[in-house]
Amino acid sequence: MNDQAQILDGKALASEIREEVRGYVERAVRQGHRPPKLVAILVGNDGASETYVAAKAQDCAEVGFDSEVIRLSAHVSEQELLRVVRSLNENPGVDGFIVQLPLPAHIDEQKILFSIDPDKDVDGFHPVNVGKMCLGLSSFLPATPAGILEMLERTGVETEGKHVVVIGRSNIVGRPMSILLSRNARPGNATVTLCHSRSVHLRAHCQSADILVAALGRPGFVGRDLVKPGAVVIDVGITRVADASRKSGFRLSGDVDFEAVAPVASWITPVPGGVGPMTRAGLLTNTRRAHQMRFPNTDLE
Ligand code: L34
Repeated sequence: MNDQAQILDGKALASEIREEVRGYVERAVRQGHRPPKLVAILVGNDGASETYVAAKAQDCAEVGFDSEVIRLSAHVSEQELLRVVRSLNENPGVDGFIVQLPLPAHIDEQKILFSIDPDKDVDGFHPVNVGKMCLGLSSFLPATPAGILEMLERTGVETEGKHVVVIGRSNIVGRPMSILLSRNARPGNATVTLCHSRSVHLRAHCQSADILVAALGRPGFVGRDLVKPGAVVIDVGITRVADASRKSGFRLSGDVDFEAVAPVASWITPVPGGVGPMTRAGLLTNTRRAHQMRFPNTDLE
């Protein structure tokens, strides 16, 4: 059917979005407002988290946001982390902030996320925002699923009436992705199947997907045999796999076997350069929104 899938170029689309956000910042500043400010709390020194947070700070610089990374030791107490969250909740100079996950095992992730002011929760992880999302009300959407929606919309991939299969039911990707694509909205209006580790007939479900979203965190899990010819394949996986031939000692691997799947898919996201940059763009969009909530008259022109 297809000789080779077209690439869903997250890197290029994210750069387009940053350009738009930069325009917003310029207008806001021209209207006399301070620029948006995003803060990231980074606990410990997980290599991947360091990379993602550094990239987020770089994005902020590029679009003209103020940003700050608050680094805390891997041994920080839950109490202390809660204190930092509360001070950011109360700081009117901060529009939004995130607590980069994962957190060390001794910290109750739920307790931390629930303590964030929902109006500053630019990750969209607080139950108030999750609840609003489920009800179809406007809210901060979790960045990865929001980035994927944006990517589908900007590329003109139709979701209405399509069968979407999501593999993985995490709170930050799979579950919200399934909810967003089933909403009565555009993009949305899809028939969604959410598969996970206990799914029977996972192969058959995947094989009937018009749009397949792989978000389980197992390198190369989706091979050619799971993909219907002409399907759209979204790869959310990004695992560091040891590779002695690289200077870093690792390479990034998605959940999709790209070489095997690209010849049968109609569209496919690469890793890196697919969903990752769109996740970061989703965060910028949410932060812009938080700023706009604070300065409601901005951006009228
Ligand atoms: N609180 N924790 C919170 N919010 C999030 O939205 C995240 N996530 C996930 C992990 N923990 C989080 C991210 O930011 C994953 N994630 C993320 C962010 C950026 C990228 C990937 C995942 C990214 O920029 N990926 C690049 C490659 C980066 C590299 O070289 O490793 C890409 O092109 O895919």
